[in-house]
Amino acid sequence: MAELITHYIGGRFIESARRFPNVSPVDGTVVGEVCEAGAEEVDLAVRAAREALAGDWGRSSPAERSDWLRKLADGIERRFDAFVEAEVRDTGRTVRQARTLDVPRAIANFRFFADLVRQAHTECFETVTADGGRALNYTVRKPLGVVVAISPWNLPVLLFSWKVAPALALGNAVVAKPSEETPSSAFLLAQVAHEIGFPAGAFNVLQGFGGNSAGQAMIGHPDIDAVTFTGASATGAHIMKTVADGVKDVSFELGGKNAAIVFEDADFDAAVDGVVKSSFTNSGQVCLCSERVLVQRPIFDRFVAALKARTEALALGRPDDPAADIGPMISGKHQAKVVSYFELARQEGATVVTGGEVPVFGDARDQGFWVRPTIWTGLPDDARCLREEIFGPVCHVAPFDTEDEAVARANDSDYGLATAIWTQNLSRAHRVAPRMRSGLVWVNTWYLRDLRTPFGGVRQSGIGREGGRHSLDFYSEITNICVKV
Ligand code: NAD
Ligand code: 6OD
Repeated sequence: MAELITHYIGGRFIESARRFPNVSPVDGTVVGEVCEAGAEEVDLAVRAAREALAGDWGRSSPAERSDWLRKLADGIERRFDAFVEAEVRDTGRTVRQARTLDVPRAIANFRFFADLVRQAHTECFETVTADGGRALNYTVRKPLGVVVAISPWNLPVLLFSWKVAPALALGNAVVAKPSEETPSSAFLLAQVAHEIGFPAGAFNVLQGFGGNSAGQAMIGHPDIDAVTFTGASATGAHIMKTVADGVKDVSFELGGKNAAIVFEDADFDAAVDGVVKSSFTNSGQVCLCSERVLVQRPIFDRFVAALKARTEALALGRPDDPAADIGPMISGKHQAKVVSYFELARQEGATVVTGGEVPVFGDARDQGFWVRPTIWTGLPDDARCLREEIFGPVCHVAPFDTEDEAVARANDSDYGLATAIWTQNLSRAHRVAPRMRSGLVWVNTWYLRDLRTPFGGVRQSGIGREGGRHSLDFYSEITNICVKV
C-alpha cells in the first residue's frame, strides 16, 4: 500500500479526517488512501497563498522564479521513476507512455517557463502630446494574485504542470487540485517543492473532489483572482457561472469531438498510422483524439480495412508489459460511460467494424475498467455518437467526396479543439487548414507540440490560449504607466 496522500498547504503536509480510496483501473484494487479537502482546507490554502504574495514570493524577480522552476524540474528528474510509478498506478497507462510522454513533458513544462519568463518583455511607446511635448507610455507586468488551477485525470502530471509552471513563473501564488482519480503525481510534486525549500504558500496542493466539494470551494472562494481549468465543457460552464459575480479571469481547456480528414492523396500508410495514434493514444482519453474520421471515398474501403487490422493488433496490457500498447479506462464510471456509447451506437445504426465490447481476460484485469478499441461506420452526422465527446478508444469513419464537404462536416460540431489533415497536396493543406473551426490544426501529424505555440480551442472547447506568450498574458496583469516628460 502506498503512503497516505495528503494536501500541501503553506509549506506543510496536512491531513484531513475525510479520506477516499485510490483505485487501480487495471484490476480495481485499492492502491492507496487520499485525504479529501473541504472548504476549511481550501480557505487555509488561499490564506497561505495570500501570505506568500505579501512576503518574499511577492517580491521575487523573474530570474529568481526562473531558478525555482529549474529546481522543480531537476527535482522531478531526480525522482523520475517515482513519477512514472505514480502516473502508472493512478491511471493504468503503460510505463512506456509515462516514461516517454507524461513525465518528460512535466519536466519540459517547468524548464520552458523558467526560460520564457527570463525573456518576457513589455511594451513602450513615446507619445507626442497636444502641446508638442512628449510622454512615455510603458507597461509593467504583475502577477494576477492567487490562481486556482484545476486539472483532469487523463494526462495528470503533464496537465497539472502545464498550469502550475507558468502561474508560478509569473509570480502568482497557486492553489492547485489534481483530479480525485489521479492524486499521486501532484502529491509527489509537492514533495519535490518541499525538498528544495520552495517558498511556503506559493504552491499549495489540495486533494479531493470537484462539484459540491473542494473544487467548488476553490472556485467559489472570494479571495482568489483567477481560475485556470482543464476538464469537461460542462464543468467549465459551471465554473464560469460561479466566478461571474466576482468577475475573475478564466482560462479553459475543455472537451473536443475532433475530426481527422484523410484525402485520397494522403501517404496512405502514414495516414493509417496517424489515425490509429490520434484515435487510440492513451486509450482515447486525450482531449485531442480524433473520434470522427472522414476519408475520401476512393480510398475509403481500403482505409477502413487497414485501420481495422492495425487497431486489432493493438495490445491491451498491464502497464509493465513491454508489449502493451494501451491500458484501461480511468474508472468504472468512465468505463460505463464508454460502454453506454457502444450500446447507443448500435441503436443509432452503426456498423461495428471492430471492438464495441468489454474484453474478457480471464485474469484480475476482469475486475478493472477495460474496453476494446472500437471502430464504427455507417452513422448519420447527427447521431449522438458523432456529436458528443466519448473520451474513449472509439472512432467513426465516414466517406466524403469533395474538399468543401469534408470541411463543412468536420466543422459541424459544438466543439472546436483539434483537426488532423492528411494530404500530400501542399496547396490543399494550406487551403483547408485555415478553414477549420478549431484552435489547433495538424497536417500529416498529430499532437506534435512546441510549447511556444498557442494551445486551446474554440466554441465549447475552451476560452483563451495557453503556451508561449499566451501563457505570459493570461497569468499576469499589465499596468500601463504614462509619464509626461
Ligand atoms: P471534469 O471536468 O469532470 O474534472 C476536471 C477537474 O475539475 C477535476 O479535478 C475535478 O475534480 C474538477 N471539478 C469537477 N467539477 C468541479 C466543480 N463543480 N468545481 C470545481 N472543480 C470541479 O473532467 P475530467 O473527467 O477529469 O476530464 C475529462 C475532460 O477533460 C474531457 O472532457 C476532456 O476533453 C477534457 N480535457 C480537455 C483538455 C484540453 O486541453 N482541452 C485536456 C484534457 C482534458
Ligand atoms: O500538450 C499540452 O500542452 C496539452 N495542454 C495537452 C492537452 C491534452 C488533452 O488531453
